[in-house]
Amino acid sequence: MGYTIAQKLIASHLVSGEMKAGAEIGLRIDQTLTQDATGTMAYLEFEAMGVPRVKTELSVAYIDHNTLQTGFENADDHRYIQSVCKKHGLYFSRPGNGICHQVHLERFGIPGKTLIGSDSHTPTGGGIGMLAFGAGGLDVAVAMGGGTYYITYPKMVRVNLTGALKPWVAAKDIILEVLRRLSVKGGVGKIIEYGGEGVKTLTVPERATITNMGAELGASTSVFPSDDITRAFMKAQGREADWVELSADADAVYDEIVEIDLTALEPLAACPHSPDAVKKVSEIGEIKVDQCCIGSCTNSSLADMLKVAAILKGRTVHPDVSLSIAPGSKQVYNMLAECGALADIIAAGARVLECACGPCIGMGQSPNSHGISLRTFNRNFEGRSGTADGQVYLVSPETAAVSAITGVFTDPRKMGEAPVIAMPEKFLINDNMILPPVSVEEMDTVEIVRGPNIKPFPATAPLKETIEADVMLKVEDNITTDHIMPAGAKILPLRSNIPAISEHCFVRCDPAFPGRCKAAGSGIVVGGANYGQGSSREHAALAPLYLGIKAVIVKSFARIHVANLINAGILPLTFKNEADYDRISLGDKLVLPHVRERIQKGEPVVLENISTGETLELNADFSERQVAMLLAGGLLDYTREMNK
Ligand code: MIC
Ligand code: SF4
Repeated sequence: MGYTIAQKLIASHLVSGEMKAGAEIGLRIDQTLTQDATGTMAYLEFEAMGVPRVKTELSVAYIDHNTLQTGFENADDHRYIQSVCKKHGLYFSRPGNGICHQVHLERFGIPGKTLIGSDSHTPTGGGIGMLAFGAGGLDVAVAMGGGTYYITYPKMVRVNLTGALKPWVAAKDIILEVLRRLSVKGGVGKIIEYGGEGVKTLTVPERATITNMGAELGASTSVFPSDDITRAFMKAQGREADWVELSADADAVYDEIVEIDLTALEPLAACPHSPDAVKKVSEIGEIKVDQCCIGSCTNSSLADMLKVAAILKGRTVHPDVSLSIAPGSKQVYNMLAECGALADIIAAGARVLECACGPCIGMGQSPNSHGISLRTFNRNFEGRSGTADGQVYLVSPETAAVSAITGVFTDPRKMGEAPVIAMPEKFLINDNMILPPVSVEEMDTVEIVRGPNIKPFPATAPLKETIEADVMLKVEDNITTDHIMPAGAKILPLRSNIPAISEHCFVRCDPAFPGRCKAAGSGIVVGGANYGQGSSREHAALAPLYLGIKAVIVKSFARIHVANLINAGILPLTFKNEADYDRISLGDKLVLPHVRERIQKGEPVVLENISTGETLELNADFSERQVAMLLAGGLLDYTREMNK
């Protein structure tokens, strides 16, 4: 039996475990990346491990999230990360150099290699045939130290692309179509692999848009073949020597096959407040638009920006619309300037932002009250834009640019002839904003710079024999990490200060949550299906840990978040019978008797609801390694015990 692309990449990096669905496997990691919002914590964890130099082939730290610098906090964190990189053997991508995923694809990604990043959109690398995963900061720290990365062996899904996109229909519309069909839960436990004749019609940046937003499916990752188109891209980046060919075997077996005829697609939009609430733009109607934001790691490539510039050329942004544009990288920005496209963007009245995440993570450009915002980003969770009642639609750059001109939601096909953009034969290469580390001999001369906002990792403790605690919060299905630990300009600066950031934990669901937890000293959170979807931020586990949360009991978990809970030593449990969700209420007194022993023996956990007198069963399906971590009190304690 032949292999899928993902299976080939797994097989060539397999350290432990069996390649069968549901089993835990360990992978050797070739490359890592971090961004600054998760990076400070990841490097504090790396330092705590005491490894002098990173052991990966390549590790890069990017500064792209917290670039607003409304106080000293972010700038201090940037200095800290820069000094860690210099000393411990990492490359440092300076603020202004671009969004991690865009820059990594341009300058560092290599087909056939494994990559983990402390950001959920790390699968962008799958656009050039990397096996790339989003992970918690602790997992990235372990990989930097040469440790193995563990995942559950996923099911294989093949998305078969046929035909070719019609004018004005974009790669964004392809991934929106996949989201429409599979939903934000549809990819959990799966790798989404793209194949078929249609693949040959897609450039690398188009493929990267698709693998990027595969994160919104809940998928482990997404991957494209590495072919002549990949080779041409690598060559244009001056890196042809790094190219290898990768394709699925003709007799590869998939668990699921999805057929998409590219010719039949039309412009789509994800409506508020979920990336899978997808409708045809033509169906939505010409509603008034207040804001359009173009950029983010999903849609900020040179080709995207050139298309936008061609649409804006000679026109003016509608008087009632604010249009912001953030090129994805310095390379993109510089090339836009050189070819004159930037002048067209400026002349039209766009507000040009620095090459960073910006509005995507609520760092500025929050829409007006109840404002309708068309964004080329990947997430439109409620409140993420910074405006609680903002109505965010996710669209292609074409739809956003055209609507910014007309002032109403507009199907771009109404605009006449579509711009045709050819990929450059050579990108402008200037890596002067990427700082290399010093040599091993010089590393002792580098001092680590620590600002006053950097506080230590919260205290952990071994799992108790019995957990007795009250329900501190009960939430519904599809709770995102933006609900658990919101981001945005006010809260992001606190990412290296867990005590301070904990004050904002779950406040979007219940402002009294942090205070209630502190008063109780310990607690349990109850939730629905797909709990913890979205971002990889381990702060969504570390803040609850700091607030004394001992267990999270839900219908089902999202992949990265459940790993982060285990890493933090918080017990993640699921209802044996989903209907039992209704048998627990806020404030109930719960007991999990002999939970330590039961977990150790691999037995289901019993829950006694003292408030109702009922007893129910919970699943505790953990690997041996996960059990050991939970008993020890999380990954840091586990690693310390292993090194004793
Ligand atoms: C996001 O898009 O939500 C982020 C901000 O990039 C996060 C990481 C973070 O919370 O720092 C992600 O996607 O992992
Ligand atoms: Fe940055 Fe937004 Fe991409 Fe997250 S999704 S990495 S915030 S651009």
